[in-house]
Order: sequence, then C-alpha cells, then structure tokens
Amino acid sequence: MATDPLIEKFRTAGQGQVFAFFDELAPDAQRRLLAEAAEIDLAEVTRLTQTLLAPGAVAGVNLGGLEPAPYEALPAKGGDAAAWAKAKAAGEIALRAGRVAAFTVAGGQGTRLGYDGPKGTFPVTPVKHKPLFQVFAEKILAAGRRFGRPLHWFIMTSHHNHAATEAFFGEHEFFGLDKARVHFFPQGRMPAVDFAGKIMLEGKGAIALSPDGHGGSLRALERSGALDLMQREHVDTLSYFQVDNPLVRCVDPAFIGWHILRGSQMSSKMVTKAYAEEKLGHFCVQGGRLVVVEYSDLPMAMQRETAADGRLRFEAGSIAIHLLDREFVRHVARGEGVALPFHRADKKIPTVDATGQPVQPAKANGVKFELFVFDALPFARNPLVIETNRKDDFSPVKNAEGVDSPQTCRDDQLRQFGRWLRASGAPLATDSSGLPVVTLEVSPLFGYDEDSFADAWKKLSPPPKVSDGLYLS
Ligand code: UD2
Repeated sequence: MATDPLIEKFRTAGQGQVFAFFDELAPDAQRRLLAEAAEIDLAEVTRLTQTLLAPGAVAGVNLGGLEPAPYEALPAKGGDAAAWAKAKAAGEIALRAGRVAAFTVAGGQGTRLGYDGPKGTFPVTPVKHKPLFQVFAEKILAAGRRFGRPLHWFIMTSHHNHAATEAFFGEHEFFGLDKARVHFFPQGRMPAVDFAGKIMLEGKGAIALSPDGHGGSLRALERSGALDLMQREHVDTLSYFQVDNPLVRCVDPAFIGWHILRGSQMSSKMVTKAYAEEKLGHFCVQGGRLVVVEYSDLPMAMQRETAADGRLRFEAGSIAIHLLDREFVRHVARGEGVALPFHRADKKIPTVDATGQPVQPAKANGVKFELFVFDALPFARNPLVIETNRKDDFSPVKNAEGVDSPQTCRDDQLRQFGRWLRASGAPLATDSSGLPVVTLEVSPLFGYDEDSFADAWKKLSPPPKVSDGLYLS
C-alpha cells in the first residue's frame, strides 16, 4: 500500500480514488501520476465542488440589474473624431516608446475546427496559405519596424500543445522575429470532477486534467515570469488577442491611446452584434461595474430584446480583444482582493471504471472548471470599451464549415485587401459584398493595416496591375 505524503493528502481530502490503481503502475507511471497530482490545489477543488456542484448551488450567472454597457463609438457612427485622433497619436507615442507587448492566448483545444495540431499552425491566408501564427508574427514584426521598437510577443500555450508550438516556430525561424522577444509559456490545468466532486482519472495512471481557461492566462503570466520580464523591459501594456482571429490588429494605436489616456487598467473592443444569436459575450453594466455575460449565459429573450430604435438592446458584442495593464494583471494573478470565478462546464469525460476499464461516456459524466479573462473587468480601474469595425478586426476561424470557418475568414481577408487597394486608388472589381473578383494577398510585411498599406502602396512606382491577382510582399 503506497504511503507517499501527497497520496495521504488526497485521501484526507476524500480524493483517494486518484490513486486507486497506483500499486499496479510501473515506477515511471507512478512518478508521472504524482507529478500530476502535485499540480492540483485540493482546497480550490473542494471550494469549487461546494460552490458550483452542491445541491442548490446557484446555476449560471447572476443576471440581476443588467444594463447595456456604454462604449466609445467610432467617428463614423457618431463618435468624437477629435478624441479618436488624439487617442491614435497617444497610442503611436506609446508604441514608439516600447511600452506595449503583444499577447496571444493559444492554449485552447480547437475541437470545433477538427484540426489536430496547435490552432496557430492552421493555414488561413488566401494565396500563400500562411498559418495563423505567421500572420500575427508578420504583423508584429511590421509594427515593430514602423514604430522603431521591436515588440515582445507572449504566447500562452497549453500542456498539450506547448512543445509542438515551440517546435513550429523553430522550424520556421520565428518567421523573421527576434526569437529572444518571443516568449512561450503553458497555462495551468484543472482536474475534471464527477458530479459528486470526485477528481476523475482518464486512465489508471493519469488524472483527467484540462486547461484552466483563457482566464488562467493572468496567473500564468505571473507564474512564468512574463510580468517581471515586461517590467525589466519597461513594457506596461499587454495587447491581448485570440489565436483564431487573423484579422486582428495585434497592436492598434487608437485602442492603445484610448486605454492610456483614460487611465484604464483593462480595455476591450466591441462590435455591434450581427444578429441576436451571434455567439459573442455581451458588455453589460451591473451594480456600476463593467461585466461580460457570455452568450450561453444570457437568456435568448434578452439577447433578442430591442431598443426603441429597433437596435438590439444588448448590442455590444465582445470579440475578445483587450488591453491589460501589467500591474493590474499581477494584482489579479496574486488574488489580491480579487478572485476570478470559475465557470462550470458539464462534459463527456473519457475515464475508467472501478476496475480500471476505459469508459467513453455517451452523456456528460463530469464537470470541467474554467476561468474567463473578461471576468477581470469588474475589478479594473476605469475599464473602457471602444467600438471597432468588425471588418478590420474580427473574422475568427472556429468551425470547419459555415459561419466563422476557413472560407468566411478567407473571404473577409480578401475583402480587407480589396478595401485597402481601392482606398489607395487601385482599380479593382468586386462583387456586391466587396469580395474581389481576383485572388489577392497582402503580406503584413507590406502593409498590416490601412495606414501602413497606404504608405507602402504610395512608394510603388508604377503600381502593380491588380486585374490578374496579386501577392504583395
Ligand atoms: C470566445 C468568447 C466569446 C467571443 C468569442 C470571439 C469566451 C468564454 N467566449 O468564445 O465571448 O468573444 O471568443 O471569438 O471567452 N483558450 C486558451 N486556453 C483555454 C481556453 C481557451 O488559451 O483554456 C484560448 C483559445 O486558444 C482561443 C481563445 O482562448 O484563442 C478562445 O477560446 P474559445 O474558442 O473557447 O472561445 P469561444 O469561441 O467559445
């Protein structure tokens, strides 16, 4: 009978089942299981079980007193053009001063897309089929050149894809970036529990562990030393975006400027929801604090409510683009008066039965716990939401087909390249949706947003012919 002190701790906490097959395992497998067990904060699991699983526990989020959140509208939609211009200038100064780093959360499992590798390795561009990571890398490289200060880029991976992600960057020579400025770190893991709160095994010698949600990025930034590195490098602002969205402006001067001028600790971009059922979080105010209520938590009747002018009442959709103040992240990560809530997700979790035989459940048999980054918003000083044009910032790849698929994302990239070309005076035929009739691609190293594209295009003499399709690099 095994007597490791860690095993004793699990037994005392009522979690001895984790070691039910320990004595059958080879020494190596025993060591691996103990290492996994050491990752688990038993007190946290007990607390979550008591709060989220106990009979009578309040299911879902508190919807009391929710109001739509205010936001800074774009000048084209009635916003203050002078304030936007001022913000952009302030953001450019911050970029020239090297105050900003890029941050990608890439720890998700990409299950919906049905793609096996790290999602960032998925090819997305129309001509060169560049992977997501390359698109971001080139945008970050180009922005560093434009503002005369190479950017640091932090990439949060998961236990599952960390090694593959690092290897991918190595194979591609970091897409031209200085590798000393690209920093990978894995996020934490949480155990799945059954409906009685017992930690589940996925095999006789393995705990059912999964990533702790993108909200785990805040503690992972602290634990990995990323915040200290930023401090040494005089970086005080993190530009946060998801790995699935190649349209994102990885560092957006106007957004950065708004954030800095407002003294905000956490800022966010919104788009007006395209339709009521669109799967975006909703920016709301509750008890005077800014919150995001996820689409799955806001009753459909509320998502469909309209205001007097016919617009959706909760129209401000979160596209998961944020700016985070470094010391705010540290504060949240250390739990100093702030505790991000875990969310419960009931899942089908492959496991083993009492005799150690594998079980593939047909329905949910357990619970996973995840943290969401937007749950930090209510704790931030002067949190700010600004509007962005969806077509300039958001076209994620989430599903293999249909909405938010490789096809819709490719078309949105083409429309963007087409808009930039036409704005610069290039004759280009498009269909009624703005989709160019020829296949184009603009390397971010040529132009990564409207301004940088226009500047680069002006330098081409004579400008290239667009009618046959084009790759601009
Ligand atoms: C997210 C938002 C949704 C909306 C949408 C926009 C949540 C809960 N919902 O929905 O409101 O903004 O994005 O595209 O955030 N990730 C990790 N570690 C994890 C889990 C996720 O790094 O443990 C990363 C993942 O790699 C991806 C991002 O977080 O970059 C979003 O994850 P998702 O696909 O689960 O989010 P989704 O589409 O449900």
